[in-house]
Amino acid sequence: MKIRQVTVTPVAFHDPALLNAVGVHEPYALRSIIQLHCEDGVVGLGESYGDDAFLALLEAAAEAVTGLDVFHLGLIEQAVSRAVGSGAFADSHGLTGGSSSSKTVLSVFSAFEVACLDAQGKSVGRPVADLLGGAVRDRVPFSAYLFYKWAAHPGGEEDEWGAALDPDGIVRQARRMIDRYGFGAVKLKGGVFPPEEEIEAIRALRAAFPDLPLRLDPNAAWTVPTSLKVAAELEGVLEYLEDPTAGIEGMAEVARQAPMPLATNMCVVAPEHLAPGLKQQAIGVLLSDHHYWGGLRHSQQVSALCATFGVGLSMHSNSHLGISLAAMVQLAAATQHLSYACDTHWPWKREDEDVIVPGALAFSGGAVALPTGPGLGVELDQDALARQHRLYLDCGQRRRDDTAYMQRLHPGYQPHTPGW
Ligand code: GKR
Ligand code: MG
Repeated sequence: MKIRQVTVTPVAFHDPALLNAVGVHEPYALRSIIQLHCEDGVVGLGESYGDDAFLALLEAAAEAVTGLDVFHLGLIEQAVSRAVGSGAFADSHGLTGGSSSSKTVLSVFSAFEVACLDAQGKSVGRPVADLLGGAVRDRVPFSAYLFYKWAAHPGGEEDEWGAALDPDGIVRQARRMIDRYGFGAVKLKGGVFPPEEEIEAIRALRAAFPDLPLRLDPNAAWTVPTSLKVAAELEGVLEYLEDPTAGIEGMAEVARQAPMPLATNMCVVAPEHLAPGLKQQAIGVLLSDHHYWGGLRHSQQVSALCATFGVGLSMHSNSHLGISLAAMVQLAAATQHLSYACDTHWPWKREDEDVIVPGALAFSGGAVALPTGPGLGVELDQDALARQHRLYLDCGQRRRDDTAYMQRLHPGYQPHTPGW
């Protein structure tokens, strides 16, 4: 089934003022929506990053895959690789680790691979999970993803979550998120305040939710000695500590003494990191992410490696819409080795903003049920796509740069990586 035409549509949606180690989220999150218009009238859907440099790569790849068969994923990957060349796309926030040409090719390919799998599934009448070996679970558990945050973007209206700048604010946010979505695990995005304050927030969460697994992710804002100190203080409290410090060597040094497993979506983020990361035993948990690991099939290969080498598996997230959530759910449902509840930024998105027809994906008891329809199980809402594209055109933002935005608001601000 040949690809007749590819459409790449940049979209924007409102994003709250979420704080992290390198600044603050800008008022809009940007994404790209990929439509593969195939023979037989089937349309395959994909979603990925919306930064302008990434959009240019998607456009180049779109031309290269036109005319190819959605079942020939190897040839499509080769075509994407040729179109992308040896350049490396680097996101401006750096929170998914370094950039490389292999990671760039895999990131661009991922958007097309997911869309091809959606088209394949729609054409044979089976969910994508079936194309990945079949679901081993029909509900995918997610964690509550807490952020320190401002009540509003400067000059904007207060959002429904309000401010969270201390342990009480974080516990309030967690309660609200858990009441609404039923999450059974909690992650706090750290690297914002000095580690002692973030330890206090974790202790407050432990007191408020004695039975829930907790995680802390400072995005490599700490030195090795600070990481070891925090790890010792939170012994028996965290199920894992995520990216306390930078690089495979630093993480390995912390891992040798930390009482809990270390997780990463920063130091092992491309194929070339797997051998050194595993050899140096730098990580106990990999947060995989199909958006940069080369799509759903390559992510399954990475998960098999993790299983072989005794490394746990969780899933990383960035601000995303429903096509990405559907892909995450299909992949997680078909991944035997998934050992932890997955991350998602979903609660931070307004319910009235998306590009898919509502109803196919719903959270209950902290999990999303595998959609029943063919392919990804979601349908594109063309009016909603046009609305979010209009917002993209009007908002003027063309990439995500948390540091530049923070520096516009607070000129002396410096990222905290590594800050403490
Ligand atoms: O959204 O600010 C954020 C996160 O910090 C994100 O960009 C990270 O990539 O969620 C991610 C993480 O777990 O490091
Ligand atoms: Mg992380």
